[in-house]
Amino acid sequence: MNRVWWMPPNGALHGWAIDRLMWVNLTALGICLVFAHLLLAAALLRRKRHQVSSGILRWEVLPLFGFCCLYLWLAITAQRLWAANRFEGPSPAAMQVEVVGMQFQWYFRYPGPDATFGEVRPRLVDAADGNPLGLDPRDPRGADDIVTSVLVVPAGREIDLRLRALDVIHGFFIPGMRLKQNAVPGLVLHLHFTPEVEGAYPILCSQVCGSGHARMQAKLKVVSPAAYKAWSATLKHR
Ligand SMILES: [Cu+2]
Repeated sequence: MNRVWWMPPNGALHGWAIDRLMWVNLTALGICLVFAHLLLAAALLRRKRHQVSSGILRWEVLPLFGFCCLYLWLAITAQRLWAANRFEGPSPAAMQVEVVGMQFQWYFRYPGPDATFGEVRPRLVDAADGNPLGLDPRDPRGADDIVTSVLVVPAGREIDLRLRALDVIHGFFIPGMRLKQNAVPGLVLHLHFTPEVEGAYPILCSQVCGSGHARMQAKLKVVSPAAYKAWSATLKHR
């Protein structure tokens, strides 16, 4: 597929189905567009010759019925994909990572060896002091939490993201993973995906969230499980 006008290369397990659906949608609707214009031209030409219109069933009811079937089919296939991505939860073995958006930065928190996130308190948020998420030092579960500005994940493992926002609505968007979800202050929203293809993918903010919106970018690195293990061993717990 030509990358100049198509989406960036997909790296997620569910992305192939989304790309295929997108392609089928564009093709089907493109054919409809051409067909509608041909029909319009034919109707105009015919009208000049025969003043009396005829064939309502053939020219109106049948095409409309065809369009209804097409749209219904597109809606059902899209709904199935959406449900698999949003209504069905991640597997219990999925790796947990918290994503926090704030003006104008994404932070990622790993729960550490205890697999449990520590408590956070808004009044403890102090990026200058090295505590951008407001981790409570009195909570022992947070002692092994790791906060990073790069999202590093192992390829082939399902990732369960919990999205939060500290100030305004941000849009967590990874085009290469076919993922987009708003991060809303006061809500914890989950998003799960399985990265398949190793590489670096830009993470963007898709909601205009202030003057620094355009530079609110981060990076997702999909690495081999061994490289992920090595990377996480180098991190300091906060
Ligand atoms: Cu933002």
